[in-house]
Amino acid sequence: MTHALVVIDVQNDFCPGGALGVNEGDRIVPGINALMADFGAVILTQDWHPPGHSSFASSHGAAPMTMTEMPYGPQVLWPDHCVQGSHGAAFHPDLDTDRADLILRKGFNPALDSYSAFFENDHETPTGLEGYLRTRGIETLAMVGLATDFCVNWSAVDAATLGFSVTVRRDLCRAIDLDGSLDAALAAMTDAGVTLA
Ligand code: VGL
Ligand code: ZN
Repeated sequence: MTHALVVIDVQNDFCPGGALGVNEGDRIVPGINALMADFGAVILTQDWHPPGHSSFASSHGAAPMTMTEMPYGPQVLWPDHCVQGSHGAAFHPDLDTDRADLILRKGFNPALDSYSAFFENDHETPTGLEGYLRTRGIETLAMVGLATDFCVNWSAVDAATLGFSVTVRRDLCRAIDLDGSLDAALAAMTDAGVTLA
């Protein structure tokens, strides 16, 4: 039975100095590279937004880190980040991308954000990852990456809800922690049946 390591959004913009830099986001890279050896499949996700994406505060004339209402529900407005083809959207230079079987890009739909590796933020539009994993016979996932309270959280909750067995390695994640979002994320993952290790 193949176990997959899913590495969420270890990209320059989520590392210190990046547009949406997560504190210590770069510190998890060596541990993630080492962990890849323990898995039969390695999947990387890459946040990949077109310029002017609807999740960008600049597209709404709003301040970053404020909230807006989208047709699909509340949405945090972020600084411009992970613009397709930009340096910020590239993986951290030390991440071992050669080991990846699949690089899954998400957030490319201009009108819809996609925190989760499985569904866009409307919770309906699939990314295709579920089918990829099922057709490979993969049922057990470990997740690491950035950020614990957004893309890792939403990916882990969706995976558990879809019936995958999911462990999040907290030591190999880092959080944005916006207004208590980390505590809320840990509770949501626990409620969904995700193992926090
Ligand atoms: C993420 C905010 C916006 C993440 C992506 O990877 O956690 N957060 N886009
Ligand atoms: Zn994003």
